[in-house]
Amino acid sequence: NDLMAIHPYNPLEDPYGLYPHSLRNIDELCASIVRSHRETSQYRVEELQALRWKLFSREEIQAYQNKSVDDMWQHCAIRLTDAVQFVVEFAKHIPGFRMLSQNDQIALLKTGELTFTHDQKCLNSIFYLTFHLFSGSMEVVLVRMSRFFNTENNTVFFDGKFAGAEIFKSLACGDLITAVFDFAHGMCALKLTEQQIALFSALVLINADRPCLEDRSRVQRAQKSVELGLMHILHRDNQENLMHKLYQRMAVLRSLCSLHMEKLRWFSQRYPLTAHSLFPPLYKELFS
Ligand code: CLR
Repeated sequence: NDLMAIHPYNPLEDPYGLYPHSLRNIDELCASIVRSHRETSQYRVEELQALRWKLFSREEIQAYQNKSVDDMWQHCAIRLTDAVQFVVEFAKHIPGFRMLSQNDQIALLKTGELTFTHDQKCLNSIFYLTFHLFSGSMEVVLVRMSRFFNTENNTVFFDGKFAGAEIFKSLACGDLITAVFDFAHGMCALKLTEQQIALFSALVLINADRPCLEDRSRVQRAQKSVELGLMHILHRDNQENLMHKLYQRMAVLRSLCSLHMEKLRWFSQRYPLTAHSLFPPLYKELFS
């Protein structure tokens, strides 16, 4: 167990009073969350660092800005769906998550109930599925976004190059984009390690306050263990003060997601799409 090897546990400073057996479990839990994060994070941080010089040209930016609103929404939705799939894969390999019922797994991956009429569900199922069903995992995508973000020039890795907020102009939701970029900026300021990001992502996902849970107490137990894991890692890194800041970030995430939902409702009323044939298979693929 590499975590144990690098940072031997000292029972004399047992911060949680869990010694002897539970701490082994926490170490194992952390190790598998970190492994799962590493395997599903698409790019390593060093790879992203090396790509930072790749920026969109003026012409390329203009081409994105000249896209129609629904073209650009669809384009982003496809990118986001892709990212969400990796988050679902990440979730599936978290020990506490795997043990939950399928209903609760889905309930954790989505957030809040966005009310759609039947017709909207059919017309907008690309959005219905990407956002309604998977928006709990959207929070994790936003956490992950900080790895793909360059604070020096406020750009994010999107479509193979680094892009500033102006590239999303045709989405016509500048306030949401600004809020998303601010969030990424704030996350970067915490300078989290990959292990801390992994544990924080798991904590964002396994949240016993989500609506529609069948076995809330089981989710609570899973949440507690991930929380202990995160505290353990922060303690080991001598950064306990981060815990408080991370809880603040979680609150910001919640508000971002409701802003996102609002935009989506607005968008689905204005630009009904007919791309519904595309996404039901994705749903089956993710959860069968
Ligand atoms: C996040 C981390 C993932 C890879 C990834 C894929 C798509 C990116 C996303 C990251 C960050 C946010 C992103 C998104 C595509 C569009 C979206 C750049 C890097 C922007 C913010 C536009 C969102 C618009 C809707 C919310 C309306 O592993």
